[in-house]
Amino acid sequence: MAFPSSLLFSLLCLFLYTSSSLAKTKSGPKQLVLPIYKDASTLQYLTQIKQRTPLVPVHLTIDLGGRSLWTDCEHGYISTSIQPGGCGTTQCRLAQASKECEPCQPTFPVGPGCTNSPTCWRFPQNTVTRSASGGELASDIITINSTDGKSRGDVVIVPQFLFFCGLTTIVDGLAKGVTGMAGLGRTKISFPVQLASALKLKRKFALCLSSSATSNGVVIFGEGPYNFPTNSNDSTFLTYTSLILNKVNTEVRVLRGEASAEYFIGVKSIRINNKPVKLNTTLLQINSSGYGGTKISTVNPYTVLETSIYNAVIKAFVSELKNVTRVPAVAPFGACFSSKNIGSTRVGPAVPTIDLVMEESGVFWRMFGANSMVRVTKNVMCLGFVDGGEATFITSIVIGGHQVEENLLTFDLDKSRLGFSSSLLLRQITCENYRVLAHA
Ligand SMILES: *[C@@H]1O[C@H](CO)[C@@H](O)[C@H](O)[C@H]1NC(C)=O
Ligand SMILES: *[C@@H]1O[C@H](CO)[C@@H](O)[C@H](O)[C@H]1NC(C)=O
Ligand SMILES: *[C@@H]1O[C@H](CO)[C@@H](O)[C@H](O)[C@H]1NC(C)=O
Ligand SMILES: *[C@@H]1O[C@H](CO)[C@@H](O)[C@H](O)[C@H]1NC(C)=O
Ligand SMILES: CC(=O)N[C@H]1CO[C@H](CO)[C@@H](O)[C@@H]1O
Repeated sequence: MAFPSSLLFSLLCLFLYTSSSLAKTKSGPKQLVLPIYKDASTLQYLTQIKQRTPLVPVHLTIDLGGRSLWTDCEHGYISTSIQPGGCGTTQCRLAQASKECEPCQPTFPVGPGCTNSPTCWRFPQNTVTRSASGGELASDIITINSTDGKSRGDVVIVPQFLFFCGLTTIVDGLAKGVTGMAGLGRTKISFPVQLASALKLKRKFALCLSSSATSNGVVIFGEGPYNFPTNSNDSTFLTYTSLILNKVNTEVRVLRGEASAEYFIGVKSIRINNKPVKLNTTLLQINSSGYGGTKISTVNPYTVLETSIYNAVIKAFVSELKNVTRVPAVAPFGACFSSKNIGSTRVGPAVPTIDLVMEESGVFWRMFGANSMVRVTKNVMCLGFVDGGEATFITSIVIGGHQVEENLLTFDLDKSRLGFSSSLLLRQITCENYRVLAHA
């Protein structure tokens, strides 16, 4: 017997409805968001994810150039879903730890972080204090909030997120309440790369650090546009430069021989008030031992310069700021000024602009007072650059957190390209304008 045509029509509608909503679910989240908080006492940038079974909040220090997620597994790691990475497995190879199938070190208590023998063994590193411990590769559930780029989406579950288990001692030096670090670097198991492969996102993320300890910044994983609540998106105000791969890991001695996970860029000169600063340009290139060059780091609160570059920058800056009284330096800074004669603008104190001139013709990253100056007392502000020392330098220019606050940075790992906005304050917006996505 034939169906009445009206019933057939309803069934068809139901089918269409179901398949379109299925398609919608299948396409998955477009972007994932983590709020970033600035810790006022350590100046570290922190985030929080949920991990383990049962899920608990885990507070982490963000490390832009960090290799992976690592957490303290020696104390307080309770989970029924943690699994060892396993020696000789695909995961272990992804973590570039295949050469590290070793029994765990005798100092490591048996438990999470030391489950089999041999183990997929590695060296999670606290890049703030430059200390490392041994630790096993493991995986566990994490959850992160998603967004469609406009409003808050569902909580996304990643069932087997790889991380390294470290000893409690390497947490020393991180902000209060923090039990590990979230590495966003150029490896196969960093946050952006693992999330991209688990959820079929683009290997791309945006970072916006807030300058205030009372408002949030954000990291957004996945393809843009990264929308501000205003009618603009990143495509309207980003400038691009190539990301450079440093083939030598200079951060951790035990990992020498591997490529660096850090984000290097090609700075070819520095201009202050549009005038070139005389520098030894050899130092701006990365040499075959991995020394020299320029990277961006969120674990350095302020930009660190190799001594000869530092001296040249201070000299040029001071001579351009003639009408202002220099006052005794306040550590860790070397050039401090009475703020009495320094005017204020939308982009911070009215001081000479500092441009990082990139290798691409006509491309430069301009820093205004909000990013170059640090107020240390009511009447004193300092140029927020630190002398890295001649004897101990590895990377000539390490662009620190203060210098990228209230700037939007996008990292495209497939195109190996950095997008940078310069100060968002110029456009009368701040990183906190993403708060809708990170909270609410
Ligand atoms: C995810 O969003 C919910 C609100 O929908 C919030 O309570 C929770 O803290 C967020 N999770 C993280 C890790 O930010
Ligand atoms: C980004 O903003 C520009 C200018 O407002 C607009 O023309 C463009 O369509 C936007 N792009 C996306 C992908 O929303
Ligand atoms: C420039 O720096 C390089 C690398 O440290 C050094 O070998 C060279 O002597 C320096 N040149 C000058 C003129 O100081
Ligand atoms: C790279 O630079 C460092 C620091 O100046 C130096 O010690 C090292 O010898 C250089 N390596 C090469 C291969 O030139
Ligand atoms: C008070 C005053 O004149 N301040 C100026 C000092 O010089 C800087 C840099 O040239 C100007 O931006 C200030 O306005």
